[in-house]
Amino acid sequence: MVRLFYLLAATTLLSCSNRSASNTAVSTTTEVKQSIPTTTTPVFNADSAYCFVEKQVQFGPRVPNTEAHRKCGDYLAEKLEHFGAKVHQQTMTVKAYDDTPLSARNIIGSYHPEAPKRILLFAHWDSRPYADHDANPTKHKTPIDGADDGASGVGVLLEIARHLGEKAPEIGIDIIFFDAEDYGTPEFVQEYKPDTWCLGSQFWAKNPHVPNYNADFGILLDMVGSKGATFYKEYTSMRYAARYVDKVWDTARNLEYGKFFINADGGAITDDHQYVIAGRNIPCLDIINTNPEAEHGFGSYWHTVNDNMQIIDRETLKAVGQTIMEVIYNY
Ligand code: AHN
Ligand code: ZN
Repeated sequence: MVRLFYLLAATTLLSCSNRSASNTAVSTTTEVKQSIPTTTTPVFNADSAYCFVEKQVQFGPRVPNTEAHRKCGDYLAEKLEHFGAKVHQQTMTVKAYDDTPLSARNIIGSYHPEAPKRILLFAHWDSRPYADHDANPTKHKTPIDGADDGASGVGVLLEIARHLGEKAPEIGIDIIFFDAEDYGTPEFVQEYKPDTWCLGSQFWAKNPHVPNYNADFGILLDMVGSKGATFYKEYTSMRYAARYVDKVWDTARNLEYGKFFINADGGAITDDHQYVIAGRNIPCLDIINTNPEAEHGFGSYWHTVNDNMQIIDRETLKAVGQTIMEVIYNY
């Protein structure tokens, strides 16, 4: 009997990598606190989100112009399709800070594409080609796993897409995985060039997948999976989308996730939301892990080789995922 129990436990633990290629959510036991959402809101499964993060990382660094990037892009489009979204892939060639042409694609999944009332959810799916903030200078040109910086936001959104496929709210939802966010000018290059980050969202803001695309508001998820993450009310988000920031932060506090969603202002961050705000005039907010104590303002793993699966925590994924679900299913 004892032997059998262990066998089952082992099978369950292994199921993350083995079953993530299939389409079922993985339900393993977890210490994650299951808060009680309103009856209309499905329960966000942190184990499932964790598997979606891990699966992306297993392709290798998702750096544009690499095979890992292509394969992961195919996987993401396939998952959205399987979860019942209408999928649009926007391919483009964008120019990096050093003039390298990057083959990039924005991957878009829409629910109720005809609904006029819409919410836009987005994250970047590429990972940075340089660990240029690593303590070890020999690592500065090493591509990063980007388990948090990239994969976490996408993983949370895939878990949300899984629920939308089962029972989408009446309103329209668009999920956009932007490419080439994290190819900005590295620390070891001196010349200044404007707008080298967020190349995929810059392209989309000028060429939306639907002419005159609009949404009531947008939520960007960037670095939403690390242990002990703290989300402050980012400056540009407050300037253009204060009422939605307050809605999200109030919702988090009501779900008892106030230790992640700090009720205090943060600094301005260059990120995909800025281009969506400026280009499409959509009020957007950025949920991003920042650390006011750090010199660069982010977690200690940021743009280092330590941004790997070891820093990913289901509790953080749950706090962010359940909060977003609560907002979109009750909007
Ligand atoms: C800058 O580094 C200028 N902005 C942060 C945007 C970012 C990079 N988010 C993830 N990686
Ligand atoms: Zn980054």
